[in-house]
Amino acid sequence: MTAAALPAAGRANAGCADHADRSIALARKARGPYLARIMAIREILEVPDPRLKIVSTPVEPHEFGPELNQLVEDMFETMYDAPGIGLAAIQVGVPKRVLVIDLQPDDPDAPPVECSLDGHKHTHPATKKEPRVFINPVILDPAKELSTYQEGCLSVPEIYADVDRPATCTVRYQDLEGNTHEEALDGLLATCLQHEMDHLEGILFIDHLSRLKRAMVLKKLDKIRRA
Ligand code: GNR
Ligand code: NI
Repeated sequence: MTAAALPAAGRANAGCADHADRSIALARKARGPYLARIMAIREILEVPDPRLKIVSTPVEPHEFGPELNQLVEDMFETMYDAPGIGLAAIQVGVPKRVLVIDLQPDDPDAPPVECSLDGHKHTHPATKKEPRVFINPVILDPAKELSTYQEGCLSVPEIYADVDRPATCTVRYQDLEGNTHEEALDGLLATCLQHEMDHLEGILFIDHLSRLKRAMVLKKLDKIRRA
């Protein structure tokens, strides 16, 4: 079907260090008004890092709180910086069942936003952020109908390939306060959530390819690594 933006149009407001991203405010809102902490873009693990094969463990009731909120904030910053539309905690080395997704880090059709947070007037590409957090997600009813997207992965740089997945599904998940929700998903959100859920099982999108295609991808990755 459609190709999804992985390396999209670049950072929403690259080069504006003083207020690097409105996403910080959004993620901080989710974190709550605890300690002010400087943003932390964490390192994204890449193949063949063996940690990407770990099966992540559930977030236990006593683990909800400031440390989890901080992890989620850092994951948003890391994802927006990359840029990507989703990130699983294991991609920053934390083997917990935590996902963040934002399908629209920037909105190419909107007029630029004027800004003077750093003391002088300048503009940013307009963003229409829709940050979503999924803790302990479970897929309830994957559709038999499949849809195909060209996928990429921040942990598998420079590789893009079509993957078939159930076109729709319902996800049950907890929010940062530990409350449980259920939501029906379709389109890119359904695909992205399933891609992220795979990370929680130690599975990468290239594991869904045919042996021949995967062999080609692994060869290309090896070439990239040796370059
Ligand atoms: O940024 C990403 N784009 C993407 C495109 C199609 C299907 C899935 C994704 S997720 C990916 C970011 C990532 O690696 N998440 O784990
Ligand atoms: Ni990925």
